[in-house]
Amino acid sequence: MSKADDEENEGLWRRLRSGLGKTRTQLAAGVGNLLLGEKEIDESVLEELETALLLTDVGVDTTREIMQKLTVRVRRKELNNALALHQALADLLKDVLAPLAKPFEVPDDKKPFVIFFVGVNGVGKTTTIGKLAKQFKTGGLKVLLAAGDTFRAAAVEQLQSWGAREEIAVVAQSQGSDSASVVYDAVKSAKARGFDVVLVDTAGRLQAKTNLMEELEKIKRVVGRLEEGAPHQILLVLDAGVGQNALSQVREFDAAVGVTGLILTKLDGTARAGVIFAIADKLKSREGGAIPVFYIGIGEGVDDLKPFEAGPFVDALLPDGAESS
Ligand SMILES: Nc1nc2c(ncn2[C@@H]2O[C@H](COP(=O)(O)OP(=O)(O)OP(=O)(O)O)[C@@H](O)[C@H]2O)c(=O)[nH]1
Ligand SMILES: [Mg+2]
Repeated sequence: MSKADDEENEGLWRRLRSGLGKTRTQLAAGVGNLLLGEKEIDESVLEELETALLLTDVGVDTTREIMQKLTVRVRRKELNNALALHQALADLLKDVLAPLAKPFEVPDDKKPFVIFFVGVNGVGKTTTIGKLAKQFKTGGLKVLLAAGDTFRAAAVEQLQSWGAREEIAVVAQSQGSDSASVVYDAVKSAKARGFDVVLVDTAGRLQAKTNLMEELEKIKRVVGRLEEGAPHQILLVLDAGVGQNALSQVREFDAAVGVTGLILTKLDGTARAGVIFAIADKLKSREGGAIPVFYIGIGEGVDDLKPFEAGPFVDALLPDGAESS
């Protein structure tokens, strides 16, 4: 690896670590003193750890599972020092998340590759589209944005301003127009003009929740008729700050339109990043397998979107000795 690569990786790592700072501080309150090795590893230490995990929204079931595994090993005297416990915890957490990590790919034999961004209002759909559009463009893809959120005032302008900033084309109609027809136009024009990828923004809120799901189904149907296999990805955007509520959002959107991937945003603004473990745990038993978490959002800036990887994520989440005092 070149020096420039090293420096870039170093920068990404620092941003991830700083983005997860709030959750790490929360964990450090409980886990930190374990790492200093001042305490013997006993039941009370494990209780502190359990509380710390719950406070970051890992969730009751997932926490219980992790704690059971650790307790067995502590009783067997396999984890008799702080370092061993820390390592065992990190390994367990990585095991929980590993099935979720999968690189996002835009195959070159599907053109245009149509990606829907869905999710309740305010989670970061439009912002994520802006960030990803830039990454795809930098990677050499010809990107088109579709302003499918025709409900909320200013939604169209918000997407257009991302387009203008990153010099990326946007297909839009005025607020109040039919969302499915905007998206239809966009995909049609992408086919005609040789675009590689279409990023489709959708509304997070309509008058009623059933309307939202029906509308998404309709857009999906219309696009599928125009381009076989489209949409190729339906990415559900989740705000990590809502904690356990994220689980019901996954359930509802998946039942209505079939979610093919997740994006977890605002990890930087919350101490509840542990919810990703609860998501992983719940998805284990999903028919059709776990839904990958393709990206994580760690800030509002255009470069604050990272592919999700289990190892670095857990390492960035766990406090080191320096933070525990
Ligand atoms: N701190 C932080 N803020 C974020 C992140 N992602 C998005 N935001 C902010 O969250 C707010 C809402 O983002 P939008 O992209 O407008 O959300 P949306 O899902 O499109 O919302 P609706 O269009 O109302 O459904 C904006 O202020 C974004 O800057 C993130 O990863 N970190
Ligand atoms: Mg939006």
